[in-house]
Parts: sequence; structure tokens; C-alpha cells
Amino acid sequence: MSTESITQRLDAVVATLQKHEQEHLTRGLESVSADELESFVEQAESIDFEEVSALASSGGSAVGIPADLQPAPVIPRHPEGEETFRSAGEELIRRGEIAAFTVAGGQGTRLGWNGPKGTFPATPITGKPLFRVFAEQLNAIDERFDVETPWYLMTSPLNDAATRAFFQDNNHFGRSPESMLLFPQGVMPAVDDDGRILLEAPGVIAVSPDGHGGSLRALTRSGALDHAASRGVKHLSYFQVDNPTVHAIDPLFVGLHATHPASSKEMSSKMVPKISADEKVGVFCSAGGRTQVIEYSDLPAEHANATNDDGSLRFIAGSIAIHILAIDFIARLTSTESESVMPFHHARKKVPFWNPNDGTTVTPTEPNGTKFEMFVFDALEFVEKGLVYETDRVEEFAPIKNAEGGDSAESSGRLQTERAARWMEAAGSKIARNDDGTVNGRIEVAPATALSAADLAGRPCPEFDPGSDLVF
Ligand code: UD2
Repeated sequence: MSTESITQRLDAVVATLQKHEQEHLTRGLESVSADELESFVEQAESIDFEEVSALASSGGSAVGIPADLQPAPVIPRHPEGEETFRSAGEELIRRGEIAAFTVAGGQGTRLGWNGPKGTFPATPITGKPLFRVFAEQLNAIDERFDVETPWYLMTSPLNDAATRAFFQDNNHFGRSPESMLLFPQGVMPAVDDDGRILLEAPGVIAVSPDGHGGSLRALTRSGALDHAASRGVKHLSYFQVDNPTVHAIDPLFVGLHATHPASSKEMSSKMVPKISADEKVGVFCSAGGRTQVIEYSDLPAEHANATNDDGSLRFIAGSIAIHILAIDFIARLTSTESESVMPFHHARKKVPFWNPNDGTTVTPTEPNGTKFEMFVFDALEFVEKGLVYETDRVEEFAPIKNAEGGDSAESSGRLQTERAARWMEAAGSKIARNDDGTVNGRIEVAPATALSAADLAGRPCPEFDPGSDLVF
């Protein structure tokens, strides 16, 4: 790239910055190297300043709560026709129409883990990393259905290189590298309270991942959607990197999504009943005939606390962030004309920044800026019939989000043991339990051994000695 062309590009960037009253971003450029200048120009060129200005000036008004808000209708566990739906799902998996899609772009700040969250040791005894848990599940699916399931994995610019290195170092856990596609999600600049974009350092704009809702446009932009379409994939089984008990691909859920009359085959979701009014999960609701998720922080207390006559929560359908999305639907939502249809949520955060006035870097102790994020469940607004299916918490929701307490490796490990114990009990094993009902010991079942309780049925399980560790 010639110096001339960089100068021209910089001029164009400056003109754009002036138009959007962001020319302070050029402060300090006189002290940066030629490479740093080029990367500043590249970074600025990749930002949609029109979009940022519109967002910053919109002020982040609260999420509107529709007047006709109702709890979303839910397909119960073990629905009528369960076996038919499961068989339909199995057939689609066998035909190679289902791929896995993991969102792993989050920064995992709460967990305090120095690396991509997917590399975190998640299983209670052998400490298998989350990525390995999913890879082993997909290996088992492939063997069972004689397919090669594509796996799409969204990283972020911050953890992409480390994630790739982890898969390389582990030989992709036996998966073919061609069937896997890793791609970084987009980023959005952070703004201060006056709508001015913050600098991280001279010539470096402060950006952060654009939320898991950014995964939809990242799928399109990265070519992952084309990769999927060229392999005959029709639907993506979407899950978050933080949940080791997710069924990466669930035949029954696939069958419900693709063949149940309550689904328009665009986007379907799993729910578990909330354990309390203040549990930190979004809630499936319905308004104007459409399904939607209202995040816990946006659900007014009068709705969150509302109860039915029997005392159960009225808005009880908690989102565990497991969905199936049709490729055609994602393509439609992210076509150029409609790329910005997904709304951005505003999050007040502490954003470290470089102050051009005195050349210091400031680490704020109070929120000083706003980050913009899209949420994948907002896509439901564009879905004609968004099916919601109830699943069991112990069966598939044991997230690892925090270093300790609820939703930690420890609480997740206990749930993983409990699930394994239930599978074994269903198969006729005797499991030693403590007085409070918890399992006396730890159990870990490898995906190669079983993907669900049904896989253990009729098979002898190893003996489980009270107080011991059992891995099989
Ligand atoms: C999310 C849901 C919550 C509930 C819960 C279940 C939102 C806003 N809330 O809460 O309703 O379903 O999960 O566990 O979704 N991620 C990215 N890129 C980003 C941001 C996040 O890939 O820019 C990934 C992240 O790696 C993680 C997942 O999305 O796998 C969840 O993100 P989170 O930890 O911010 O969401 P959380 O736990 O507050």
C-alpha cells in the first residue's frame, strides 16, 4: 500500500469523522507509527459511523413492553407424537441438514479465566474443556448417523487466535478441520455520555464485541452461511459456549422445529421453568401473535412477580439460549437491505480510555460509557411462528458463568453428576445419595458412552461406590 493511498484514505476517514462530529479520534495520530496509522485507517473504515451516531443519539430508551404481553405458549416435555418428531429429526440429521453453531465470542469477565471460555475445564472429574465436550458430542452424533456435521464457531477479534490455536493443539478433537469454520464476530465502538467514540490509545478506537445477536450477520459476512448451504445444511443448532450439558444436536428438538405445526421452521427455542421470579434468564413472552424474549433486566417487576391461581409464576418460560435457526431465515435477516434490522441494546459499562487532553489512560471505577450489543433472541420478532419447547433443567442447563457460587464450575459439576446419576438410575443402577438427595460422589459420562438416558437403557453400567468418582 503506497503512502499516497494511505493519505487519501486518511483524508476520507477524516471527512467522515467530521461529518459525524467524531474528529477527536484523530488526536494523537501525529505520534503513531506508519503501521499504526494504517491500522487506525482500517479500523475507522470498518465502522459504520452513521449507525453509531444514530444509536448514540437514540439514548438507549428502555425496551418497550407491549400492552398485550402474554406468556408464550410452550410445547411441553414429552409432547404428543414425541417419537414421530424424534424420528423426523433423526432423518434430517442423517441427511446432513443440521449443523452445530456455538457462540463463543464473549469476554468471560465474570469467570476470571485467562483464555477463551471454551478452553475452561468444565466436567466434574476429568476437567474436559467446554470445546472438547461439544466436539465429543458431535463425534458421537457423526458416528451414530454416519454424517460429518459441520460446526460453526463464532469467536471475537479478542479470542479468535487463541481459540484457533487451542483447536490446532488438540488436533480438533478428532474432527475434520474442513468441517469446522471459526470466524470472529463484529465489534462496535463504545461512546461516552456525549456520544463521542472513545479511544483506547492514540490511533486505537475502543471497541467491543457486538453481542451474540451479531452472530447472524457474522455468519453471513464470514462466508459460514455459504459454507453451510453448499453442504446442504438447512438449519443451525445454536448454543452458548458456557453450557456443558447442552445437547449440541437434539433429534427431538430438530424434529419439532422442522415439522411441528406450531413452528414456521425459521427459529425455535428451548425453555426451562424459572426457579424464582428474579432468576437471571430472559423470559419467553408472546405479543401480537409473535414470540419474543424479554431479558430479565427489562421485564417489569409486576410481570416478573405475577403468579397464576396455583401460585406458579405466570411468566415462567426461562430462556436457556438454545435455538435452532434456519439458514434461509438467517440469510433473509442479514441481506444487505435489512442488515440492521436487529436492534442494539445499550449497556452502561466501565470503559477504559485514553484522554487526548492530557495523554493519560483512564481506568474508570464507575460506568462512563455505553457499549452496543445485539441479542440473538431479538430475531424472534421476524419469525412467523416461533416454537418454544420445554426441557428439563438438570438435563440441559448447567452453565458456567461465575468463578464461584451459582452458575460456577462447582454448581455445574454437581448438575452434571446429577444428570449422569439420573441416566444410570433410569437404566436400573443403584446410586448412593446423601440425606439431602444429592449424589454421594461424582459421576462423569463421556458423550461417546451416552448422549442421553436412552443410550444407557438396557446396558449394564459400572458399579458406583459411595463417595467415589466414576468416569465411563
Ligand atoms: C444469557 C441470556 C439470558 C439467559 C442466559 C442463559 C442474554 C442477553 N441473556 O445471559 O437470558 O438465556 O444466557 O445462560 O443473552 N457472546 C458472544 N458474543 C458477545 C456476547 C456474548 O459470543 O458479544 C456469547 C458468550 O460467549 C456466551 C453467551 O453469548 O456464550 C452468553 O453471553 P452472556 O454471558 O453475556 O449472557 P448472560 O449469561 O448474561
